[in-house]
Order: sequence, then C-alpha cells, then structure tokens
Amino acid sequence: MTTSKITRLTALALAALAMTAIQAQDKKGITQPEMNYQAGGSPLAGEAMYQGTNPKAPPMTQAEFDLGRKTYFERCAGCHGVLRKGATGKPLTPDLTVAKGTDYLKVFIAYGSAAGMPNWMTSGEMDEKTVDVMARYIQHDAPTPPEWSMAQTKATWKVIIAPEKRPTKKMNNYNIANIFSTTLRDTGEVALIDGDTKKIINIVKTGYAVHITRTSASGRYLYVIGRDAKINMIDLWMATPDNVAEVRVGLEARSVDTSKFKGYEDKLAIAGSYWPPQFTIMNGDTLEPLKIVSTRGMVVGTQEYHPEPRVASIVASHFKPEFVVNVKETGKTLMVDYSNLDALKITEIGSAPFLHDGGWDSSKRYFMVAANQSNKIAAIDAKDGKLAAITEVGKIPHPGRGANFTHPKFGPVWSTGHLGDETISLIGTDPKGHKQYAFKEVMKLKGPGGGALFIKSHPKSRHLYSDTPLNPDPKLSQSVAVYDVNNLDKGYVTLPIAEWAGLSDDGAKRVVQPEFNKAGDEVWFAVWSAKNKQSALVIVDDKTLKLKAVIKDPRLITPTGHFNVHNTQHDVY
Ligand code: DHE
Repeated sequence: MTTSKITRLTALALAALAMTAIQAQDKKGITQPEMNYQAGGSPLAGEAMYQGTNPKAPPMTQAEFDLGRKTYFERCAGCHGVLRKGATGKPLTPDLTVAKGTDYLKVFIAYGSAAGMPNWMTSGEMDEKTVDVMARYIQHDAPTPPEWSMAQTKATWKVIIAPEKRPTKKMNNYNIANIFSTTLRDTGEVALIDGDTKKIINIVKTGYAVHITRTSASGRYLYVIGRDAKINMIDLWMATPDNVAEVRVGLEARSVDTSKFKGYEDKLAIAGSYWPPQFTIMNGDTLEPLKIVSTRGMVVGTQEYHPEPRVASIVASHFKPEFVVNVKETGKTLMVDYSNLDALKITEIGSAPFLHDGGWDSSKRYFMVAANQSNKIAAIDAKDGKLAAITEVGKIPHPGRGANFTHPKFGPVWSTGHLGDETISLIGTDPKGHKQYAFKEVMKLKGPGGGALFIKSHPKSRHLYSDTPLNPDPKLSQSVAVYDVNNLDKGYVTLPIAEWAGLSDDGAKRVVQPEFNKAGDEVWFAVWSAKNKQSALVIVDDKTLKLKAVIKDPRLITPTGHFNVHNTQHDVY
C-alpha cells in the first residue's frame, strides 16, 4: 500500500473512532441483526429511473453513477428509503449530504457507526473504490423509479383459469384446511404441503423473493405476494392446486390480504406496495385491478410531507367491510371501507412511525401493530375505528402476527418479541374483563437474546414459542425458546430445532417462524439455509415438545415463512 493511501486510511479510521464515540450516545441505536434484516436487496435495482442533476455534487462518470445506483438499491434502500428520505437509517438527501462532503461520508460508509450503520469496507463488502463512489453518489439527487399506473397493472394481469372454468367442487382428497403454503424465498416459489401426510403437493411458481401467503375468507384460494409486487392466486379445489390468476401491482411490495367481512367473502383482494407507495384493490376471484390509492402524504406528529410511505401490514376487518392498511413512514393506519369503491371512504388513524407488522388480539377487535422504530405497539380499534392506545414496549418490536393467550392474572394478552433486545412483551387486550391491564405492558419475559422475528401460540396450546433467527450466536439462531403460559415465571426451555433437522452441511440453519397446524397440536418451523445449502422443515409435538417429523426435499430451497390455511383464514395465532 502506498504511504499516501495509508495516511488517508489512518485519518479516516481516526475520524471514524471519534464519530463512533459521539454516536454511541445516540439512544436510537440500531442493532446489527436489525440492520442485516432491513438491508436486503430491493428489486428496484434493475429499473430505469428518472435522474436530476445537482451542480453542487461532486462529479461522477456515468459508469460510476450506475455502480452507485446498483449498490444503493442492493445495500442501502431498505434502510434509507428509495428516495433517501430516511427510515431505519438516516435521511441522505443532497441538502444534508453535500454539506458533509465526500471525505466525511466515506468514513461513515467504510467504518459504520455505533448507531447501526454497517461498516461496509472493513467488513469486506465494499472496496475503497465503491466507498468513494457511494460517498459521491449520495450527494446527487436520488434517482426516482417510475410510477405504476392502472394501465401497467392491467397489462400484467393474467387470468390463467377463468372462474367459470374452475372446479365447482373440491377435486382432490386433501384436507385443504390443513395445507401449509411455505415460502421458498430465493426460488420465487411456494411449496404446498399436506399438513396431514407431510408430503409436498405442488411447487407453485410465484413472484421474485416471494414473501407471504394469505388465505381467502372461504379457505379456497391462496394469495401469494413476491417482493417484485407480483401476486399469484392459487385454487386449492383443483386436482393439483395451482395458479389461476396473477397480476403485478407495482415494482416492489410485501403485503396482500382478502375481504373477510360477512357478505364480502372472497369478493376482493388488496395488496400494498413499497414502490410506488400505494395499495391496489382487486377482484377476489380474478385479481382484476379495480382501484389504486396512493399513500403519499404527511407524517403523523411533524405533519411533514413524505414522498414514499411504504405499505406495510394489511389485514381484513371482521367488524366492518374494511381493510386495515398500515403505512410505514407516515405512521398511519388507514381503515379502507371497500363497500363502495366508487366513493371510497378511508378513516385515517395516526399512531407512530414506522408501522410494520402486527396481528389481531384474540377478540379480533384490536389490531396490534408494531411502530418498530418508536418501540411502541399501537392498538387500532376496528369496531369503533379509532386508536385504542399506544403501548411502550422493548427495542424494535417484531411480532409477525403476535401471539394471543390467556394469562392467569392479566386475562387475554397479546405478545411480541423484539429484534433489538431479548425481551418478550405481554400486553393486556381485554378492556371489559381486565380493564386495569388493558393495553398496558403487563409483563416482560426474558428470552434468550435479540434478533427475534416471530412468536406464536394457539388457543388449544399452553405454549408460547419464540424464534431468534437474526441473533448472531448460531446457538440461538438455530433454536427456539418455549414458555409454559401458565408458569411464565419458570422461564423457557430451548428446543434445538436445527440440530433435530439433521442436515449434513454447514448452512446457516436459521430457525424461522413457528406456525401451528389446524388442530393446534403440532408446530412447524423452517430451518433456513442459503440457496446452495440444504434446508428443512421441522415439526414439533406441542404437548410433549418432542420432535415429530422432519421434511427434507431437494425442492425445499430457502424455506422461510409457512402459512397454515385454516389459521391464516381465521386469523388464529
Ligand atoms: Fe417480512 C411479514 C416486510 C424481511 C419473513 N414482512 C412482513 C410484513 C411486512 C414485511 C410489511 C407484514 C405483512 C402483512 O402482514 O401484511 N420483511 C419486510 C421487510 O421490509 C423486510 C424487513 C426487508 C425486506 O427486504 O423485505 C422483511 N421478512 C423478511 C425476511 O428476511 C424474512 C425473515 C424471510 C423472507 O421470507 O423474506 C421475512 N415477513 C416474513 C414472514 C412474514 C412477514 C414469514 C409473515 C409473518 C406472519 O406470521 O404472518
């Protein structure tokens, strides 16, 4: 290395140390697991974008700019936002970055910060040249991906089998209420697995980096969404269940659901997009797009305009013909009345940014949604259409759909684990029977460590399961903690799920997402390794907490989430 290079790097390192010390005081620190989780690639990397120029920004060649853009969408957009307005990460708009200058920005990018910015150069993920390109790139105006109109949505819409050509009765012998739809993340497929026999029924092609599955109100159809905003609709009545319709509702998305209110069963579907920031309502049996609504608007509290408020979790109300649409950056829950799409009524309920995932309480009246960067859970009252309460919990709550059970003293509670600490928060959800505990954090359980993503129980179970797939310690990421809900003071027992899978190679074997079968007597887990490594599903007997079955198959590549038809249909968790 040349002397000048060494001097430059030493200077950068000293500056990094100084900055780290300052940032260590930043209470809003983000943990490494959370950062890794959010910093996933965005499918927008390959899109043509509109580009402005900023004369004050340092010059870049076209090739450098292209490298910067590609790297930004692969590494940075998940935290800093498509338009760099900030989300988990800080805003990186030119009005802020130009003033800081290239050298200062290079230090941050190369060495990271105590507040959670990864050390991209010292971790070996970016070389010095890329760090320099990125430091200059973020001083230019953010390229804007294109919008996505009704005409474009319609152009992608395909009815593979028209409703009148579909079976009029179930044409297979599967117990379809106990089928599991398992996400095969990196192959863009779902595995439909017979929950009774544990055999794979079909591997169905879906969108890119497929994310979640939801069930229609009748339990006949599955709706699967990919990160590329492609929705696939699967008919479980077919002799071999398969796709019957598909559509793309944008360029990037995470959530989908379907109308569940009496009289509207299977009538409508809805999907929320990350980009463009909007949601689309579709015909429930064909996915024909009917209405697109933008979520751009003002942030709760500061009432500042946000140009890209992403749509996070969506659920269907059981009390009214409404979808509950949670908007991340603005911290607003939109109660979308779907009874008249031509005169759409939306009730806007503000709570706190950044809304992410959540689930119903056991009465299905309150939607408990994590405002994860605010360390809060907002309880949305779907009956009265208002905010019931906001509860402070631990650091970066991540419930999945959360877990409901009845506590001997506090009555019905809903619970969440956390990405940022080792606790599990229990929140009282029974304002009638247990008023003094309603929407209070009534108990904090100590879990094995941070990096928790999903927690689960079942009305027929006396157990509470919590995974920790993002914990840096493989002992924790490869096992789950189980609590006896009647003896929570006893602490938890650990189940070595990855070890039980008996995989021969050295994959990451992260254990993800407990999900019960229909009967509520067994719990399924994915053992998630990289695309080129073996993965598996492990099934545990809920009564004895002993291993019941392992599903291994070369087609089970990168399994992550799994969705039991009955439990997803009826919101049982
Ligand atoms: Fe998810 C749910 C967003 C990364 C597995 N995830 C959700 C929901 C949102 C979301 C908004 C709620 C949907 C709903 O209920 O309508 N997820 C995001 C991200 O933005 C994030 C952090 C980064 C990304 O690039 O996508 C992200 N998610 C992941 C993963 O890495 C996981 C662990 C593996 C995977 O398959 O990608 C993952 N997310 C899941 C699962 C659910 C989910 C299994 C559904 C949980 C449930 O019980 O319903």
